[in-house]
Amino acid sequence: MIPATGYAGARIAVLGLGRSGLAVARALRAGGADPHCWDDGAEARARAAAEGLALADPARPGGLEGIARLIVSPGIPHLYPQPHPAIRAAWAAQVPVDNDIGLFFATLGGAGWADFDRPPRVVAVTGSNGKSTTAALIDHVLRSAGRDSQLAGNIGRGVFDLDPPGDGSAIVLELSSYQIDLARALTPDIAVFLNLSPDHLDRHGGFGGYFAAKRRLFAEGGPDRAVIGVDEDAGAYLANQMAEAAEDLRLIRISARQKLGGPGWSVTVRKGFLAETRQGKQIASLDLRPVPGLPGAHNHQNAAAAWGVARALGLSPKAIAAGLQSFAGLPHRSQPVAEIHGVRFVNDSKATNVESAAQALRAFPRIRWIAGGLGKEGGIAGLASDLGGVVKAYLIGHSAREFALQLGPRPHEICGDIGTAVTRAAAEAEPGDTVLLAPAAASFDQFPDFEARGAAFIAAVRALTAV
Ligand code: UMA
Repeated sequence: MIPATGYAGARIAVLGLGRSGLAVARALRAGGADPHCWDDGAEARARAAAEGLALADPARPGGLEGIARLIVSPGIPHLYPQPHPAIRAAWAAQVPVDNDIGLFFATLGGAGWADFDRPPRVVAVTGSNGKSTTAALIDHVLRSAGRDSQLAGNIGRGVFDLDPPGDGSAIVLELSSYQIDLARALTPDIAVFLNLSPDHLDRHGGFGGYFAAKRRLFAEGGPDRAVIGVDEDAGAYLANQMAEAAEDLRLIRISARQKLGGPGWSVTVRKGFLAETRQGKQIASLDLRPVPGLPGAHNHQNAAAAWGVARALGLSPKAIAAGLQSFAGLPHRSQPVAEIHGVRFVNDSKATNVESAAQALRAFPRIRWIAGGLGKEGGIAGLASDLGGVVKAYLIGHSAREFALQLGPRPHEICGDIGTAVTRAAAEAEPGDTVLLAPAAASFDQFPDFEARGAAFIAAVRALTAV
């Protein structure tokens, strides 16, 4: 744990006691502050009380008296669609509102951090898709090159749960729009923007608000170096704003579609070949096609971003190539599960919406596609142009019939549950086929979360070989 500094003796309200909230409360206590904690859920309050943390509802009348800061968890709405009552109360009482990320960067800028010979470098990764994979990949590449690196943020570990970083080490953070939007300090050394597609729009008052939230990572303080995906207008705009001139080497532009000309620094992937270019010359290249943990164009963009960050941190192309090669991928994201009689089984249970399912569908030829669950608005209509590689669909869950109607004459079968779908797909598959779970739907109709759905897929695949 990293103690939160700068608030010794001060009373700080902590709202939300999940992973990030509990970590922040413990860190504040370790830094000498007096955290007053609250959660709208009784169980979370009981867990905090069991650790000896003081409970006090900041939204009750007078609940913010003597409070120096209100620290809010990312899952709690701070403006849209409605601010939480405690946040409205903080505005009225003129108590500054912050979150764990803001407090973390403030701690990093504090007095105790001046003693490093080589201060820890913080890399922050954001974007709509691929940020978990990219952050994990950067961390993996750094570690495999012998660097000291730690990973936290939206990937499931609160930032204050990190170990105190050592001299010359790296901290890699995956940051969501929720986390960036509310942070009062945002000073990463390297910031990565991957891509932008509509998500969480209710929490940001629309698409413009969502982009504005992500942009704060580059606008507040400003990173020393920015790695930006320029394949969409939002990224191209941001890259243009960050660079003073075309040859500005503080910016690394990345693309998984186009060759980027000019005198600047870029990392591009075309037809599976990664190329790094600086001052008009290609200085390194790598064939990504045989890299097992990073299949598909979406992963190639993630690889380009990780390459840019690792180069900015001084790694050699050879060391980065070795790291990419040994990356196993993240569970439930294009995760190779098995190959049985020439048929690949791939778990992309994280593909809970049309955009992420499209990326998985574009990554493989000859797909036996397991889809369905609790479909989103529009079902799979948005996937019409991505179904070219699908040999047959095996439909599960609540949306199976709706998806079947949308598939029309394309071969499909309603299987109901994941076990039946795996058995049917495996029975019909031929060598060279990929049985792909990419549901394009939430899991909550049949599972507690996408992780449990992925685990059920893996168990069903394993059962195929257990006689
Ligand atoms: N709560 C209230 N009042 C409310 C709403 C929630 O008291 O009105 C309480 C809940 O009872 C619960 C706590 O707040 O006890 C939960 O807080 P949280 O939802 O912020 O969850 P944490 O466990 O702190 O996890 C958060 C991130 N969660 C969200 O952003 C929703 C985690 O990202 C992150 O890994 C973790 O901090 C550590 O940094 C998860 C996520 O779903 C993976 N992220 C979204 C996404 O990826 O799409 C953005």
